[in-house]
Amino acid sequence: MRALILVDIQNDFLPGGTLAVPQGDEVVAVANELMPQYDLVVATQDWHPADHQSFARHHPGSQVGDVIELHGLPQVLWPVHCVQGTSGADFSPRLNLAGIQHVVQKGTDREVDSYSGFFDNARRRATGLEKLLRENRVEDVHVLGLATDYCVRATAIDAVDLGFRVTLIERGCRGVELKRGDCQQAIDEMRQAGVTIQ
Ligand code: VGL
Ligand code: ZN
Repeated sequence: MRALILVDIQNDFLPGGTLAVPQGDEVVAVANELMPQYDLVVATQDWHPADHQSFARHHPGSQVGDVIELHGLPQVLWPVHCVQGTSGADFSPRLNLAGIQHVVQKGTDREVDSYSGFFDNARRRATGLEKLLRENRVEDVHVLGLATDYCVRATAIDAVDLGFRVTLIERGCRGVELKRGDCQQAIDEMRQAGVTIQ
């Protein structure tokens, strides 16, 4: 079975959102076009409590883009984004929700971020995505969405580590690019990890 994973296609990551990814809205049409070609379509949803520790505002003296240490892990500080129950956390209104079978939420623990759709960044808790894929006998996982250099990268590499055959649909991804070259580096790292770049 083949699954399509749509990573974080949420308003806060789209133009006008609090953590807008440049041209992030361009991935929506690609997602809608490709959904019918898969046995299973799963969307991940960044879903933070308002006091999430990845938000710069909770670290006085720090700014967005700074990297701090949070419980022993490096943590990039972000603007407030994808707060549970806000419109910024909603999927794009142009995304075909009827084509999505499951939604997997992540980033719900205020103390640890979760870039991957499978595990939090400390790898303490699983989100249930792996179980869902195994229950559906999925062997091939295709990934697109936002952002190339964070959640897409982490999700694709974890999927390889878990033993799935993984393809990145590059035209369906856009990145934050805090530093120039971050997206290209993420793509190189995915390829090196065993992801097929399509
Ligand atoms: C993401 C930064 C913070 C992402 C989520 O979806 O790539 N990036 N939270
Ligand atoms: Zn987040």
